[in-house]
Amino acid sequence: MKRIVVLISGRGSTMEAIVQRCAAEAWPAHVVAVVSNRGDAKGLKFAVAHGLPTAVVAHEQYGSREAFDTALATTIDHFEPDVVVLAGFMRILGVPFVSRYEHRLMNIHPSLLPAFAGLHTHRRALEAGCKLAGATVHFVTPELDHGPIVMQAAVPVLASDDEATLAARVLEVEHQIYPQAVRWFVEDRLRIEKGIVRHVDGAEQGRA
Ligand code: NHR
Ligand code: GAR
Repeated sequence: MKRIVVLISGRGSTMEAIVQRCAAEAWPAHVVAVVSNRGDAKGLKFAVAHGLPTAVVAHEQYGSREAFDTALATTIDHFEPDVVVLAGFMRILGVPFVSRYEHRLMNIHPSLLPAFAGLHTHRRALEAGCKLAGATVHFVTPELDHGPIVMQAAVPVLASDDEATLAARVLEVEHQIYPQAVRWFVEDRLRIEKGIVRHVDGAEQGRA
C-alpha cells in the first residue's frame, strides 16, 4: 500500500475528493495524513471526522521560508509518504524541499498551464478574454507551476462569468482529474521521460 500525504491551506475540497475516490475505488494506497500551514483550514475538520491524522505547521511561526520548509518536511517525513500531494496548498516551496520529494510531489493548478502560472488565475483568464479555462495536475519542480504535466481538463469560459462562477466550474473538473492522476501515480503507471509524463501502458489521458 502506497502512503499519501496531502498538504492543504484552506477548504480542502480537492483533498476530500482524493480521500473519497481512494476509498471508493480501493486504490493500492491510503491517505496517511493531512498537513496544513494554517490551523484554521476547514479541510482539517473533514480529515479529523474521517479519522485521518492531521498536523499543522504554521508558516508565520517560522523566521524564514527555509525554516518553515524544514519543519514541514520533518512533519511530512514522520508519516513516511510515497507521494506528497499539494491540494490548494498556498506556500511556495524552496529547492531543498522540492528536491527531497523529487518525482513524488504533485500539485493541481487552476489554469491550463503553461498559461497563468502563479496566483489569481481565474481573474487573469477573464481579463485575457480566454474562451477556455481549466486545471493542470503536474509534478512540482523548483520553478513555480512549471513541472511535468500529468493531466489537464478544460472548461468553457462563459460571457456571464465572474471569478467565482469560473472558479466553481474549474473546481468541478479539478475534483475529477486530481484523484485520477494520483491514482495513476500510486498504481505506478507514470514515468517522467525528459520532462514529459508518459503512461507505462501507453494509456492516454481520459482513457484509463
Ligand atoms: N513550490 C514550488 N517550488 N513549485 C511549485 O510548482 C509549487 C510550489 C508551491 C505551491 C501551488 C501553486 C499553485 O498551484 C504550488 C506550486 C502558492 C503561490 C504563492 O504565490 C503560488 C503558486 C502556488 C501556491 N504563494 C504565496 C507565497 O508567498 C502566498 C500566498 C497566500 O498565502 O495566499 O508563498 O498555484
Ligand atoms: C483549487 O482550485 C486549487 O486548484 C487552487 O485552490 C483551490 C483549492 O480548493 N490552488 C491554488 O490556487 C494553488 N495556488 P480546496 O482547498 O477546496 O481544495
